[in-house]
Amino acid sequence: QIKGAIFDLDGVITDTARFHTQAWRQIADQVGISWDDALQESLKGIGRMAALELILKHGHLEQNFTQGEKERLATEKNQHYLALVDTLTPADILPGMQALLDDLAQKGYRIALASASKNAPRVLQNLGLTAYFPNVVDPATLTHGKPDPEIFVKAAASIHLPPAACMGFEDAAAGVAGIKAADEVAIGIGDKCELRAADVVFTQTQDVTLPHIQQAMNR
Ligand code: B16
Ligand code: MG
Repeated sequence: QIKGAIFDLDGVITDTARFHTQAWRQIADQVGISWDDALQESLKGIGRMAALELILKHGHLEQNFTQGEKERLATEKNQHYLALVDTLTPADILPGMQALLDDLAQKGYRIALASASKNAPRVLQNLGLTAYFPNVVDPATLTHGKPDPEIFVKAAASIHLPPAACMGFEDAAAGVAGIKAADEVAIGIGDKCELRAADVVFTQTQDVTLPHIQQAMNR
């Protein structure tokens, strides 16, 4: 029986991907790297330094920067990103997600956050959702990022449940892979083909309700 709900942040609770994109594109332009949709998609759910490596590799420039220079680029990206994050308000919660959180809380589900973002507490604060998430996995404590299951295993432990008693909500293929490798139920939100490894996929957040999940799981 499922008693825990583990949430990804970007793409599930709110659309911060557009801010990550805007901030990374500024860095890519600065160092002369072209941008494309496949590169953008591959950055979803991936940690900050790993994302920078993917961007530099895309431009065949991974050998051209020292570790110190890479850290400066990542810091600069984060400054752009935070300026954008601080424009978020509760109106930026994706449709239906606050209702889902309310329903879960009211029915006694334990809730945790499994986001690769080191800025997750600030994003939750700006959205007015801090009270729903007393359990946020700190990505700085992780040895491996998504698609490794580590963050989802830690999230289940934070709410004192075995992984098999948890469902994870994810918009990224790397995240769905992590949830499945953790032996949790995967609820994908987004493209049915991209997220085909999930147990259930919803195209839009407003369709993600407990009754819909139960219906889909019983089919
Ligand atoms: P930060 P999620 C991820 O969030 C984003 O999808 C990914 O694009 C970003 O690089 C990563 O967080 C790290 O974010 O730079 O704020 O630490 O989808 O795991 O909630
Ligand atoms: Mg995400």
